[in-house]
Amino acid sequence: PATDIDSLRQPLIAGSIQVQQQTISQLAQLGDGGLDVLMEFLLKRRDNPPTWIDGKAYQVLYKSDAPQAKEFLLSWFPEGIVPLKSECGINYNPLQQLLTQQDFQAADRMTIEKMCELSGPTAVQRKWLYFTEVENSPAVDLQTINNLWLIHSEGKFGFSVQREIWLSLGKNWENFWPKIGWKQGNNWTRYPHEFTWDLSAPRGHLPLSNQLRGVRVFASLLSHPAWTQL
Ligand code: UYC
Repeated sequence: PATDIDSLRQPLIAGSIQVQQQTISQLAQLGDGGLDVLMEFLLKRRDNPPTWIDGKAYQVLYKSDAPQAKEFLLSWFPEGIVPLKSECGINYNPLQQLLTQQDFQAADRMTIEKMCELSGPTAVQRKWLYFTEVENSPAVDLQTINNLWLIHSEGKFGFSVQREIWLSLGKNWENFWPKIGWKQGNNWTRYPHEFTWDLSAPRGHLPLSNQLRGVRVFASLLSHPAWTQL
């Protein structure tokens, strides 16, 4: 009923993050009226940088079959909720789509591909990176990839999350691996099946970075100026 829907406007706009999240889930169940409130919400917040709450609202509209939601997204958010800035003309739209659909495993694969694209054709062919290539990657692109992960994961995944945890542990790798679920005791988590490909994973679990050739590349990524220029 309409009264239910109206009473959800206030908590959606002014509630704590947890209340906002619950309200979005409730509105998602309330048919066209609920979708209208979510569209109004996203429009009002359009001039501010998106948060993961915007990501949630966007995901609900994206999943919905309602024609007015589809039309709304096409006209106001044709490229998704996260601005897809790139210094080298890379198209991050396919990555945004996978993350919007919460297909974290495919998104993880594509993230590795995009990171290689950033470094040029030799890296694309090699399919992995040298630490010097990571150091030379443009901050804007790294920030875009990171924002995509953050905004579509309730703030749980992304390089900046990994960096924050790594710094909080004094850059101690042996403490870091178990904290993000990449190692248990003496055992590395096996790729791909032992990783957790949904939001029940520990903070910082994704995106993955293969450690087969050592920590140098990951260390460069987590030390990149992109994370202090935000
Ligand atoms: N893999 O174990 N990984 C691969 C991880 C290690 C290995 C890909 C992460 C340890 C081999 C991704 C962890 C290790 C391949 C990741 C992990 C190891 C492979 C696909 C926990 C053995 C086959 C992308 C730290 C003890 C490919 C890619 C190859 C693949 C991720 C083995 C994303 C986070 C030390 C043999 N692993 N990787 O890079 O290169 O190929 O031979 O980190």
